Amino acid sequence: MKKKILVIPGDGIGPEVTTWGKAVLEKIAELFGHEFEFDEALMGHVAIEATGNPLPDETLKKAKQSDAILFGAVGHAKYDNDPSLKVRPEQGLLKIRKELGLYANLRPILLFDELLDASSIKPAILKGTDILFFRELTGDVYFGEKIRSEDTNTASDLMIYHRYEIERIAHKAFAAAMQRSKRLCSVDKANVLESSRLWRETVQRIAKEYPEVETEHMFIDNAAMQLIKDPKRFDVVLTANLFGDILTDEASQIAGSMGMLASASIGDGTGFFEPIHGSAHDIAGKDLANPLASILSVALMLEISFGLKKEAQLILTVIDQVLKEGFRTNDIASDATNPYQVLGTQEMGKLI
Ligand code: GGG
Repeated sequence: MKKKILVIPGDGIGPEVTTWGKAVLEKIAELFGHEFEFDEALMGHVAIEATGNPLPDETLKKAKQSDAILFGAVGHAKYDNDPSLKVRPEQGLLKIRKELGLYANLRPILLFDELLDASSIKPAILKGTDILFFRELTGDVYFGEKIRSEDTNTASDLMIYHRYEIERIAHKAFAAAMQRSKRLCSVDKANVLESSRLWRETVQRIAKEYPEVETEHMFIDNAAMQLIKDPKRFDVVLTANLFGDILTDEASQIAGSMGMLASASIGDGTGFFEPIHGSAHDIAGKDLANPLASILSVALMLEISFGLKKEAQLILTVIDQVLKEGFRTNDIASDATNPYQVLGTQEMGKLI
């Protein structure tokens, strides 16, 4: 198979982790006789520094011409400490999602048995957790109008959803539920928010097209609690942009670390694959980042964009094996008294 893959390393630990995602793709190409052609482009803080634009036209052009995109992370301390800055790294990520029509962000919460002790929650209730989140990506407060009053003392972000945005991601989530355990939980805040009432009524209507799927509706506050109390009650979770962002960071603690969670953003065109973690500039350049989320994102790319299931499965098997042999990065080595061999980013990448 011949494919063009664009690598966008981004900021902070992005370049460190995507190096290993790319290396695994090269290894897969060698082992299975595929031809992956790579190109690289800028986005985020590094792009602002180089061009003044968090998503340069050249990056967007290359993205549209590629078969899949491997992305790292965006963000920089400079912007976190100065909210008045108008041009920000995250704008690049939001814009590329919109431009490529990437409306569904799939975030699997997969707990490797070997990492039960790394989780923040009681091991017994976690074993076997396997949740697939569908986070909507092109609507919500992320894209609604943002207003600051002239005296700067009042601010608002419009939480906005259009029916078609809910319909298209709902179909993707129901289709996935049909392939899994036929259970879907839609998360909203319909007791308070009008956009959530539209969300719920749309999902209820679409659910009728999938009568075999057992559909449940849950308020976000309850879902946040149930995720910790009884994670296995969830299989496919369908939710809005902001709720999905927050819930999946919470869910990362079930999987042991943010450094273990991969994601796939899909729509009608080129797929976009990235760890759910951000740029983590506090550990950038220190060889501390966990490359496994980037490597797991590559597994999602192989399966979802290229239909290469065997290749994707090999990556999961290898990660499982390496964890079984007792190798860990710092974030998943539960405590100082553990028997693990703690590796840096480079060593873990090479080992995989
Ligand atoms: N790899 C994910 C990443 O870079 N996240 C940084 C970020 O600001 N993302 C915005 C969002 O996904 O809500």
